[in-house]
Amino acid sequence: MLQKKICMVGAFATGKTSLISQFVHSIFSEKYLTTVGVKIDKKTIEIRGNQINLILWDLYGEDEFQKVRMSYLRGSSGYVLVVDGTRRTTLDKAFQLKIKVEESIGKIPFILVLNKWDMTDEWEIETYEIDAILQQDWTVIKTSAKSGQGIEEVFQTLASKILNG
Ligand SMILES: Nc1nc2c(ncn2[C@@H]2O[C@H](COP(=O)(O)OP(=O)(O)OP(=O)(O)O)[C@@H](O)[C@H]2O)c(=O)[nH]1
Ligand SMILES: [Mg+2]
Repeated sequence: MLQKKICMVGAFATGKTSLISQFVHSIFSEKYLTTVGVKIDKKTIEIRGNQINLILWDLYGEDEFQKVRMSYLRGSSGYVLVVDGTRRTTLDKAFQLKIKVEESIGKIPFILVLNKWDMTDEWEIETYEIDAILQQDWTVIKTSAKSGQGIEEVFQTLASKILNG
């Protein structure tokens, strides 16, 4: 079966682990347990009748993001750039991380995810900022690891981009 490696990239506590846990196991926890190193999960999805096995690499938040961590990215077919919509700084961090990823493994398909969409009353990212990002032809998807909203779409869209790439 076709296998594709996908990395979760983003500032700490943006919801990388929670998105995978909801996507793969349909589980959400309010408790924050930071990821130590890297955790790998798998899920098979179907795209236009083709089975594709996604190997999901969940990396620890970026703070000590150094050469060692960049090496985790090797062999990736795509990545999910995760932003916490309730913390504006995580968007800036995502822009920086994208540059680092591209320096390390080149331009590959990615999706920008605005996570925690269930917490709209604490939302810190303005519509004009999202519009500016969309102008660059990026794919932006709003998600909630709590409700599950948008998550299926993220991986389906990314896998499609990878297969078409
Ligand atoms: N309400 C809400 N909380 C979320 C959502 N996604 C994640 N959280 C919470 O945010 C916190 C951090 O989530 P994690 O999934 O551990 O974040 P992470 O990006 O894996 O963090 P690191 O591994 O430290 O980089 C946890 O308390 C989660 O319960 C969401 O969509 N909605
Ligand atoms: Mg984590």
